[in-house]
Amino acid sequence: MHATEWRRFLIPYENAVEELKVKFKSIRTELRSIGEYSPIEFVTGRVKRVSSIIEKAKKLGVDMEDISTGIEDIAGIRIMCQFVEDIYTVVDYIRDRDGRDLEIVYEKDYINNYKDSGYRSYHIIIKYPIQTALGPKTILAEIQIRTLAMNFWATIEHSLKYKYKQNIPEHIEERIKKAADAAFKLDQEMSVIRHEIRLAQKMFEVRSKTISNI
Ligand code: 0O2
Repeated sequence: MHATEWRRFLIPYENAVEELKVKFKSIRTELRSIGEYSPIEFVTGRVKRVSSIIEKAKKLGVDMEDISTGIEDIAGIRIMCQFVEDIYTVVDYIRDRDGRDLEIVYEKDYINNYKDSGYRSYHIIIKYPIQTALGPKTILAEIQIRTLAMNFWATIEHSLKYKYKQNIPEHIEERIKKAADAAFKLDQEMSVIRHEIRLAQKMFEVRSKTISNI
């Protein structure tokens, strides 16, 4: 494909990323405006670079004419959450929208089934309809949902992998994996702390009610 063909090919993906970012960000804004807790902390999105698309197509053995079906993450949305439980709230929210403004193709739970690298996140591949100046088009997009700690680890691991061009010595890989486990332990500890604070708050509310009824 020439540069102009690539630009034309990527337009619906760029539009989809922009639309999806607005949609997920607005959930947070809406909930906060009514004083409710938002399971979404922040949202980012990107369209894969042409060089990465070509590299991935080669790796997966996908012909260039099949990239729109063979590569599922040309459009990518990342949703960051404070707690692991929030991830599943967001997943349910996306499932609720299945058949409405998006269609779920499949889901990958890399939290319960974390990768050998230590990578954890919940991935949902969707079909997303988009209106372009050249007519309607349905594209594939990947939504990654993760905690802040999972994102912290994945961002650094990705840049180390990139820097060292995948040639990371085995003992270092092992340490990176241990760091992923430590990040997950931190997530679990934060959830326990949150649970205990909620319990304490409820007990305090019950006691205050009892005292005011005396
Ligand atoms: P980028 O730069 O984020 O776009 P594969 O990539 O072959 O392992 P597959 O089937 O393409 O697997 O999809 P999968 O496993 O769902 O992973 C796709 C994306 O998830 C990756 O995209 C990363 O964003 C993220 N990811 C998966 N595994 C890891 C990992 O071990 N470390 C980090 N940091 N991220 C991971 P890209 O295209 O690799 O990269």
